[in-house]
Amino acid sequence: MSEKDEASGFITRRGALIAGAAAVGGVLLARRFPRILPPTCGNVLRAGDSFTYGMQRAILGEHSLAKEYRLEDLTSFPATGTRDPGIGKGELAQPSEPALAESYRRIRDGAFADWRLPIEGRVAKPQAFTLAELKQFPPRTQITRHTCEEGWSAIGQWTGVPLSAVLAAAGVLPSARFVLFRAYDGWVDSIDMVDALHPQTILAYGMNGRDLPIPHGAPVRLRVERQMGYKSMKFLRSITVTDQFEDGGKDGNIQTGWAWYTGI
Ligand SMILES: Nc1nc2c(c(=O)[nH]1)N[C@H]1C(S)=C(S)[C@@H](COP(=O)(O)O)O[C@H]1N2
Ligand SMILES: [Mo]
Repeated sequence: MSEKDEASGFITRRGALIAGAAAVGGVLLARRFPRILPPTCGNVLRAGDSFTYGMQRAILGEHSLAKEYRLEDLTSFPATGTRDPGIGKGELAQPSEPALAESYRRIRDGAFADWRLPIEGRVAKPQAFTLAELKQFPPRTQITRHTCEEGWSAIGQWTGVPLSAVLAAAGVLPSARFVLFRAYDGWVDSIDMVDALHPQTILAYGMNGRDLPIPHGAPVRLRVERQMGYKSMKFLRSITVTDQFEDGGKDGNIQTGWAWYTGI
């Protein structure tokens, strides 16, 4: 073994020890202060989460609203990331998982009549909603600013059903702690119950007064207004209520290097 290898081996072992200690400490701290520490606390790759989560949760109330704008404030709104899961994933249009892409093409070509949104996990009444059923809930419309990690922001008007209403209909169990979302382009992400029950967290099927366009996530996308734009998942495929933190494995944000919690 060369000197260099030994050095990097040492750093790796030492790094692993520090990361391990931080992880254990973090988990204990997060259990003790669940309102101000995120479930990722202690994960060295997600150190930023604790800062934004703690700041927001300590300074703002749980239900403080993100600023809402007027119709005159609407701006042009680019569609970024995946624009059509039936064609490909992300800016480079890498192929989505073939089976997912195929099922998205099928429901998209049928004008989303066959789209269903299953809600399962820690709920008393697991069920699947059609688009028409979601539209029967009392709607909420909000004009908000979307902030992308790439450095642009845009103001759009969103109409949809508050996630809290859909969760209530499914009978969320007291053990619920997170809500996990999956999309037709393979994205997996979660939010905690404070964000899930927040009045501005909606399942949006309308944008700027029209049906949600395909590049913006049709038929239904999430809007999570107190976090960065990438938490607002497009092309929703399923919702799972969990009692454990789940980061989505190889498809989750940590693998792509993005923070789980990004308060704005
Ligand atoms: N399923 C899915 N959701 C997604 C993305 C994506 O690529 N796939 N991109 C995210 C990012 S980084 C941003 S900025 C917004 C973009 O939304 P828009 O296309 O309506 O502007 O969607 C977010 N939600
Ligand atoms: Mo983004």
